[in-house]
Amino acid sequence: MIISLLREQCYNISFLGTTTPVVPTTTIYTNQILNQTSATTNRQIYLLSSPLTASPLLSQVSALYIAQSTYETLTFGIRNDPGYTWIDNISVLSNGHELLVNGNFEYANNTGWQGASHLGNTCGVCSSYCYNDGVTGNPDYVSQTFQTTPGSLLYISFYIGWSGSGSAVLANVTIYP
Ligand SMILES: [Ca+2]
Ligand SMILES: [Ca+2]
Repeated sequence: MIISLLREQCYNISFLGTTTPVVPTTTIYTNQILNQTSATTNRQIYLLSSPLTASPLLSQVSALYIAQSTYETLTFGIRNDPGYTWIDNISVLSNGHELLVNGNFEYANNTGWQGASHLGNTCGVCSSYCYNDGVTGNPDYVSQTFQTTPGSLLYISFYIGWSGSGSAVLANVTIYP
């Protein structure tokens, strides 16, 4: 669902990794997942599969999720052959507090994240650092586990863009439990 069209705005941030700047770049898509039952497998937040066209401008995706456990894990699996898929400004807000570390990748390394360390230095929002796929033929996975209060509402959002199209372009974003 398209809810707004916003012009790109860039800010200089004076400290790293503690907040994610709100930097809309293009059409914002909002998808709400209000899970009412406990999950026993990874719950899908977002799926990009065989897109017909490239989307080089980063778009924001957001979802609402009710925390199931004292720890939740957010996982991004991305594949793009032979091009690239870019992820940036990953955020999980609960009562206005950011639960992730280095969600904007401006530490310029994998701090806070587990999995492949495939960063690019101009592929993110406003040409900042981003996470991108670095493997050919298989997905890259990166995940972060964070502490929550069970039953609390999590506002999950991230930016995504990709080059190319077709069956070798996919992105699967999940949360567990
Ligand atoms: Ca690639
Ligand atoms: Ca960034």
